[in-house]
Parts: sequence; C-alpha cells; structure tokens
Amino acid sequence: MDQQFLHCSVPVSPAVDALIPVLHQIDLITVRLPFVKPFATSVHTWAVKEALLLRLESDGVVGWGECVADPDPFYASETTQTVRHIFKEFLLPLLTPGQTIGELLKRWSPVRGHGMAKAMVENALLDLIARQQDRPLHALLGFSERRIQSGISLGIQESIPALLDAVAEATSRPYHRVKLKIMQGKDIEWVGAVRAAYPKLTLMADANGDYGLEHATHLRELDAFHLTMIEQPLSYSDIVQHAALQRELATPLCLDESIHDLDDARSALALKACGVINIKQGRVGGMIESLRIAALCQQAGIAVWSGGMDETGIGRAFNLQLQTAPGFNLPGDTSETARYFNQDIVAPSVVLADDGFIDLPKGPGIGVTVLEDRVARFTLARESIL
Ligand code: OSB
Ligand code: MG
Repeated sequence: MDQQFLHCSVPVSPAVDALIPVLHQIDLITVRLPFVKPFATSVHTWAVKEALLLRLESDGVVGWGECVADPDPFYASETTQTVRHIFKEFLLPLLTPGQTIGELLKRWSPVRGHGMAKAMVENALLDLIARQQDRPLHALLGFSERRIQSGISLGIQESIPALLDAVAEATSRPYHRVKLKIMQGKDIEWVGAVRAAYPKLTLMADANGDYGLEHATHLRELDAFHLTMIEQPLSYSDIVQHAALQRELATPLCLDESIHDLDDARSALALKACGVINIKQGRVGGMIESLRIAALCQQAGIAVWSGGMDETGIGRAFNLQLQTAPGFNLPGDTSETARYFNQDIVAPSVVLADDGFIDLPKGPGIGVTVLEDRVARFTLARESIL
C-alpha cells in the first residue's frame, strides 16, 4: 500500500469562508423532464429525468441546487425520497444564517453518508451566495474562467449496428471523447466494432459494476482497443478488488460509484485501485468535497474528470463550474443539452464550439438563468418548507 496518501492534507477552497445568508423561502420541487432518448446502463434504463430541485430565496435573490439522486436506488443507494427525508429532518435543522459554508459542512459530519442530499443543499447555497455577490461561482470557489472539455456517454444499445449509429451521431459533433456503456454480453465485440470503425477516436467504456474479479481474463481483451480507461468494472461498493483487477489490466481503471468522499479517494489511491477518478460533485457531497478530491488526486499525479448524472441544466451548470478547478484535465461527461432534452429548464443551453470546447455561461452564480415557467411546466410536486 502507498502510505503517502494516508497522511497528506488537502487545501480547501476560499468558498468555505462564505457566509450563509438569512433564507426567506425554501422550496423542494420535483421535476420530470422527458429525455430525447431513453438512457440505459448495465443496471437500469431511464426514460425520463426525474429530479429534486432546491430553490432558496434571500432578499429577492434566488439560488438553485439539483439533487442527482434518482427516484430509484439503481445507480446509488440514495433516492429522491431519502434525500427529502434527510434534508428536512437532519440537514436543514443544522443550517443557521451567519454560519460559514465550512462550519455547516462540519456540523453535518454526524450525518453519515447522504452525499447527494448534502450536495443539493451546498450547491443551492453556493449559487445563492455567488449571485448575491454578483460573481460567477468559479470565482467564489477561487478559480478563473476557462473553457471546458466535452464528452458524451452513450447508453447500452440494442445491437452493434445501433451502437455504430449512435457513435456516428455523437461524432458528428466535435466531442473530445466518447464513452460507451458496456455490460456482460455487450462488451468485447461491441467495443471492438467501434474501435475498428474509428481507429483514432478517444474512447472509453463504463460497466457500472457489471463484472466480478472472475471476469479479469475476459476484461483483459479490452486492452487491445487502447481505451483511455475502463470505468467501474466491478461492484459499486468495492475498492480492493479493483486494485487486484488493475494489476491484471494495462488499461487504467476509473472509479465512479465506489467513491463517495475524500476518504474513499484516499483508499483508492493508497491501494492503487485506479488510474483515474470520475468526480461527480452531486455524488461526493458537493463542490467543496470535489475540490478536496481533485487536490488529493493532483498530489498523487492522477487525472480526474467531472462525470454527470444526466442532469437538467442546473446540475450541468455546477459540473461546468467545477471543471475550472486545477486537475480536471480529462474530458468528462458534459454533453450538449440537445442530446438529453428538447426543452431544458435553464438558458442558455450547453453547446459545443467548433473545437469541441464549452464556454462557461456568463451570468452570476452557476451562470445560467433558471426559467421558472419551464420549471413550473415540468413540476410534479412542490413543497414550501419556509
Ligand atoms: O455511470 O456515469 C455513469 C448516467 C446516469 C447514471 C450513471 C452514469 C451516467 C452517465 C451519463 O454515464 C453521464 C451524463 O451524460 O450526464
Ligand atoms: Mg459511471
């Protein structure tokens, strides 16, 4: 084991010193947006995006957070209902105006896990504070503006020809890399067919935990396709077996589901379980914890990227702001709005420039305007808590 990661400390963002304002209105809003196409992983197929939004208002300024939990526990154990419960019963009661963000995160530490619920609240507070200060969130976090790399994640397809069609459509846009979802029975041949048709494409695969260590020899066949990485081949809760698998494969592994927080990242690095970490800020407890993980990985000399959870434009805007931080040097899963939704709830939409980069939206906070009439159109339920 590499002991250096057990002791190294990580710098914190200046945003931990930001003061939480008095909140005059708190709303939990459940929205459901139709996807342009269903999205399938090895575990489940989602036909719609159902998300819990948190709307915070202070003196007429509104901040938004989007929770990445699904209504089901098929990606992670948290669901929109557990988030609602943890938010109302345990997170909100510990939130006091005048506290700093850093103090709030410390007060939340007795609440074990529930990173998705914590991220939703932290996100909405950071957006609110940045908007009050009339500056972009990346500036509040301590980073300058930069253009963001793009990537697209293609769900499991019905057949190899359908997969080749999906890759053709994706590569008609200047994405910096393409990720293919794989599962048992839809892997070696499928990735091989894409590689044969696109010898130079920057390509990776994501199994969402569909394999076991007994598949090591089978997975080693993927080495032939010079993928940039293989994401989460083994169980959503494993780190040690990934370390064993990594010793068997030339292709770097990337952990997604297994990394819930900085401690998990430290374990993964110390055990050499992966060469890359997919940081989803909505999964690891928010922007501040993401920055800690990114800083740790930078010290370790390993690259990170920002994943996605098919978020609406609110969550996607947070993911864009996060990628201004140092260490996010690989293209992530930030794609154009149009591949997810015909109508989103924010403006402007994410579009790729001709060179595949995404320009940060210019406004204060997360940079986008939340279209409240669109939110209303897609609302299933709205609960005012204050
Ligand atoms: O494993 O990264 C994943 C979407 C939903 C759940 C899990 C994952 C994904 C994606 C899509 O890969 C990422 C995106 O386009 O936002
Ligand atoms: Mg993944």
